[in-house]
Parts: sequence; structure tokens; C-alpha cells
Amino acid sequence: MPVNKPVAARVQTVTGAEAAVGMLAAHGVEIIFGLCGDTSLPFYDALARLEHGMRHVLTRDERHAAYMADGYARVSGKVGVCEGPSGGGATYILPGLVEANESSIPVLAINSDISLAARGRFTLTELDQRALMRPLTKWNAVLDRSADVPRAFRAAFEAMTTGRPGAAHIALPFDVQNGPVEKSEIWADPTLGEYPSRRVAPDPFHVELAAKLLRGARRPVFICGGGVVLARAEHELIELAERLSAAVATTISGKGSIPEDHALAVGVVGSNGGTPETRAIVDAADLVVFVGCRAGSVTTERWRHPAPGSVKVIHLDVDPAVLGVSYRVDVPLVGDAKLALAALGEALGPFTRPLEATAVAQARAAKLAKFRVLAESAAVPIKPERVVAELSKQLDADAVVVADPGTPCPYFSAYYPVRGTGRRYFSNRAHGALGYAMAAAVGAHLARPAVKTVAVMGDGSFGMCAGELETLVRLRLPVTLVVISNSVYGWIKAGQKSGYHERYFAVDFSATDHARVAEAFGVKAWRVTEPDRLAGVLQQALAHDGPTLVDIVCQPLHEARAPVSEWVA
Ligand SMILES: Cc1ncc(C[n+]2csc(CCOP(=O)(O)OP(=O)(O)O)c2C)c(N)n1
Repeated sequence: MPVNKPVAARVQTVTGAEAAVGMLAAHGVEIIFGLCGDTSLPFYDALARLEHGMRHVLTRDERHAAYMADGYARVSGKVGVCEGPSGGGATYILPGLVEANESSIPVLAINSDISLAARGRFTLTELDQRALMRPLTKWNAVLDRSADVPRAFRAAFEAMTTGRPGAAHIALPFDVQNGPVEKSEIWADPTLGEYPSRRVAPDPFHVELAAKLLRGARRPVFICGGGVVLARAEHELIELAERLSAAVATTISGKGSIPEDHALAVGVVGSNGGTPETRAIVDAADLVVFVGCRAGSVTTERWRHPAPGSVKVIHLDVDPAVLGVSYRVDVPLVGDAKLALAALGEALGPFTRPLEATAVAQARAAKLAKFRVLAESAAVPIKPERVVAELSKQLDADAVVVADPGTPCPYFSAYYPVRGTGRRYFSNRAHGALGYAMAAAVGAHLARPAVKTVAVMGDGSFGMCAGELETLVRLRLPVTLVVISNSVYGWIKAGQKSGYHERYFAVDFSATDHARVAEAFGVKAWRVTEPDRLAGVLQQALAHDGPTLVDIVCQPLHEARAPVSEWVA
């Protein structure tokens, strides 16, 4: 006669740490960026022991682990994952997590934590991670039971990749990592590891209203934010714009919505990277269609362009909370950009407007003519325009460029032409913290290793990320770093010049030879002071099969003609 074994003996269990590793792998995670700590030891041991197929990239700072995960997520279309220990590991990972969340990028951060049993006893690194991360993430939890691990990971991935994408945080206490989890609970829907994982279509009633407005408009203009690239809606956007003969402008994060050499492409608008010529296209519109765009302060130059009340507005966004915040909306469209733009195309029926791109062509030509004069300049120190022009000439259309705040963001946003669609250029536009581009470029490269990745940073940014040069060298990544070297927090000095009668205060710092610093880490590096050396050096740097850095001594930002409207006055 068969003997029934006790139920408990039949249940196979794994540890909480093993379950966490299993849940990441089950969601299709390929890379984890992170830094070790005492409370993470069980998680690290599970990563070391198990056959999971994931790669761990050791970083030198948790902030950069999060930025790497962010850059990886932006370029791969998958969730980026980073991890760190308790206490400082959590506070250091935070800047990267909040940038990702506010930029609608799905990044999961995992911090280990002190044991439940040690809580409230002045334990080293104790910190309320639940309260810390709540306002900075779309979803977060501190797990109090090992059995909750699988469900928490499923909820986190679901939150990150549905609706407006965003960041999630999971804290894994030390004893939760060691407790039992039923093995049968380790399962996931791997489609939640990519975004957008669940597309939602807009209300057909609103689609019809929007189509009616589009048919009646004489000069419609699309203003595309990051939502177009996030939703991979470029094809639907371009098809619709061509049928309507509508100009297509973008925000900085929207670069890649349309090739910038397309007849209808206006380029970047707004106070950072916009120019009088691109602004004029927005001002001449009778209908503005915001697509995946929050219509925030930078894009609209503090809600002045378009001028409220002067145009009709269609606002399309996956997040209903975005609509109507900054502009009175004539037609709201809540839904995924790809589905909504396709639905608009269908609702238009056979309607088309003959291609009329003269205004866009004239605006582009006028903007370019002004740029070219400075881009060809042989002046010393080298003008930022010259740097953008030389780099643009040498990069293939499929390259990925990451720009830090300071000189790089406005200059590359305005003048680096993205030739193609999808994520080929990005900057951290939610918080604009210095020191993002180097690490984000590491993530971007690992997401798309076959193309050239370049990070452009100011020397202020270099000071905030130099430690990761070791990571680039250790991994032998053929990423090129460009430092715009001007010994000043130029962006702020420019603000003091334009708004405070040149009362310069606490913005200058001493010159650093960034090439020598990089060489000390093992990076192949050059320092360039003469413009006629620039092309040759960049060519060598871009061709090298390991990490390279080009330190370019540049005209300080407050003396340059930056495409920043507040200073142009
Ligand atoms: C973490 C952080 N602190 C402060 C700022 C404010 N800020 C914006 S631009 C800027 C100056 C940038 O200097 P640098 O990187 O040298 O570039 P430059 O403007 O000189 O080209 C500062 C301090 C910031 N963006 N991020």
C-alpha cells in the first residue's frame, strides 16, 4: 500500500535570495549593475551559485549602477536592474532611481537591508527604506517575509512596464534573503520585462474629435516628448505627420521620434536646445498636438510657446494625470502613443493635405546657417559648436550619444542631428543632475554593443563620475568620453551673467588635465586645445577598441552663444 508522505516534506523550497535571483531571470533580465555590501551577502552568494544566465556588472558607486541601469533600459527597451546594500547603498542608489522614475524609464533597484530581528536597535546602516523610496518610485516595498519575494517581484515588473513606465524599489532584509520560499512560486510573465508591456488604446470618441480638429487645422504642429520613443510609435507618428503635412518638433527626450533630416522635422523646441527658428514654427501653429509630452517648463519656455489660448490643443499621453495641467486641452487622448496615433490615422479616413514643408525647411536652413559660422571657427579656446560639428561628421547614424547638463545638453540637443528613429540620443532631463552621461553610456553600450556609444560631459560632470573610469577599463568597453573642459560651472555662471549683472560667485574651479586622469585609470586619452587637431583625435578615439577620453579645452559656456533662450535676451 502507498504511504502518503507528510505534505511539508514534498514542498521544495529555495531561499529568499535564490527566489530573488530566480524572479529576475524569469522576467528576462540579462544584466544587473551593482555594488556589494554586508547585508547583500546571501544575494551575492545566490548569484554566484545558481545557473541563471545573467551578468553582474560591478560598479564603483551605486548612483552609477542606477544610471547604468537607466541607460541600459532606455536603449534596450527592457527593464534595467541595479542593486546595492543597506544604508549608504540605498541613499547612493536613490539619485539614479528618481531620475529614471521621473523620466518614465523602468528601472528596478534592489537594496538589501538589515535583518528584521535587528530593527530599532541602533543597527549599523538601519534606515527606513520604505519611506525613503516611496515618493521616488512608482512602486516600492520592504519585504518582511521570504514568501513575499515572488509576488513582490511580479508586482514591481508589472508596475514598471504598464501605463506610464517608472522605477520600482525592493528592499530585501538579510533574514528574508535566508528564509524559505516555495520553489513552485518562482514564475513570471517574461513580457513584463519589456516596455510597454500592456498597451491601452484611447477612447474612440476622443479619437474622432481629434481627427476632426486635425482635418480643420491649417498649420498643425506635433510636439513629441519621450513618450513616442518609449512607445516605439515613430512609424505611426511619421505616417500621420506626412498625411497631414504637419511639422514635427520634439523635446530633448523626444529626439529620435523622427529623423531630423526629414522634411517635416523641426528639431528640438524649448528653452534648452530650442532656437528662435524652431520657436517660430510653434508660434505659427493653429493646432498643437502634444504626444507623450508633459508640456513642462523647458519644452514650452515656461508655458509661453505655444501661447496659452492662441492655439487649439490635442494632448495625447498614457498618463491621464498629465493632461490639462499646463494647457487647456481641446481634445484629451489617454493611451499608448503607438495605438493612439494609428487610431488617429484610421479616423482621418482618406484625408490628406499636400506636402508643404517650406516653413520647416526655411527654419532649419536659418538655424543651420547661424550654427555653421561658429562650427567652422578656428578660434581658441575651441567653440562648443565646433565640437558638435566634428563629432556629428564622424559618428554613424546608428551611434548613441548621451549628453550631460551644462554645455553638452543644449548644444547637442540643438545641433546634433539624429538621423533615424529610436533611442540614439538622450540626456537626463528629469533632474538634470551632473555626472550622468558616463554611466548611462556604459548601460547604453551594453544594451546595443554593435554601435558606437559616446558620452559628452562638462568638467563639472567629470568630477562627479570619474571613479567609473575603472569600470570602463575593467570591462574594456569601447565607449568614447568627451569632456568639455572650461574650469567653470558654466551653466550657472551664464545665469549669473544674464540675470545678476555678472556678479560671479562660487562658480569657477581650477583646470584639470582630464586626459591624464583617464590615463591613470588605463583609458586611452587625448587633450585637445587647438581646433585643427580635433577631427584627427576624435577619429582615433572613436576607432579605438577600448575606452577612450578626449578632453577638449572649450570656450566657457557663459561666453558662448548657447541655444538657451533665457540667455539670448
Ligand atoms: C548634481 C547637480 N548639482 C548641481 C547642478 C546645477 N548645475 C546645473 S548646470 C551646472 C554647471 C555645469 O558645469 P559643467 O559640468 O562644468 O558644465 P558647463 O556648464 O561648464 O559646460 C550646475 C552646477 C546640477 N545640475 N546637478
